[in-house]
Amino acid sequence: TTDSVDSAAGPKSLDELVVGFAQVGAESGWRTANTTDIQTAFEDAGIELKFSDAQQKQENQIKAIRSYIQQGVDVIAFSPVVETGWDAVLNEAKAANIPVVLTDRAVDSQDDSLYVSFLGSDFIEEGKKAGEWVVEEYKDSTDPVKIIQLEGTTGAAPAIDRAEGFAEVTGADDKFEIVASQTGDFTRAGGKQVTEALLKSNPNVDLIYAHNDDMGLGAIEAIEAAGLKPGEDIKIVTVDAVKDGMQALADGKINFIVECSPLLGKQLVDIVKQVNDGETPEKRIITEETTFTQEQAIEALPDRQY
Ligand code: GYE
Repeated sequence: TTDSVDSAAGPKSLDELVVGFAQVGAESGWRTANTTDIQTAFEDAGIELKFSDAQQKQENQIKAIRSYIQQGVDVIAFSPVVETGWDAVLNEAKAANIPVVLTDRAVDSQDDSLYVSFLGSDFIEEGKKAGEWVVEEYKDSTDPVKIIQLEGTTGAAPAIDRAEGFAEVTGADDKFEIVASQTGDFTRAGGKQVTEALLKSNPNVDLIYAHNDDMGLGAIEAIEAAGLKPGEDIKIVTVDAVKDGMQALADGKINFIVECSPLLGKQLVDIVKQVNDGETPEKRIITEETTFTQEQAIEALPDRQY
């Protein structure tokens, strides 16, 4: 019968495979680099990729995942906008026997059978690296160091974890005071708006810690509009290391960047191939990344891909 043929079918050829990818949005330079890298990797591998952009809204992402389930794709990959609220739709994918890969961001589900692999950065580690630079930079200062934190999207894994890692390291010394902490939604406009408002209530701030480059770039605009010098009057530390961020670091307007790599496409293709071959991919694949000072940014910029 056709049934027995189906169950004995084994791996599909790559040009028969269909993968559905539910992206967060296009909120930052990181995100657009991530989208391009994933689309290019699937094109190069000759695997069909269905792509949807959730415009930073969880309900859109859930809709996209449901539609991939309905279309019977072979693998679903997605970068969850926020950590919570995924169990229902992930159980639907499981019931339909469609493996799910988390790329870039985590879900907080207790049941880790709901996804086959989680590929992405260690965001707590990134927050710690930002904090370690701050501790070193102010090691000789006995005065309080007043910090504004520009948070990523509320409830998103990188916003939660980058705050946690930073607080853990800087919290060991009372002189570091986070005087204000607000979300700028990982966008340049958000970073600018929040900084504008917070500078009015906190004119004596020493440093801005932004959870991504784009919000740091928005902060630069707000600082300059207030007649101050970013990188000097107010220091800036960010995460990502996209080209615009690296340029601002090279120009001395940002002081330090913790790298977060958006180049996850090839590794995602590998996971899809493993799943297709009936292999079990590693449950957690952590991206390797570095940090950049001004000198290192100047050196790295000419070869930077994104
Ligand atoms: O840092 C930020 C983007 O999830 C790691 O999302 C990603 C973050 C990245 O909007 O720029």
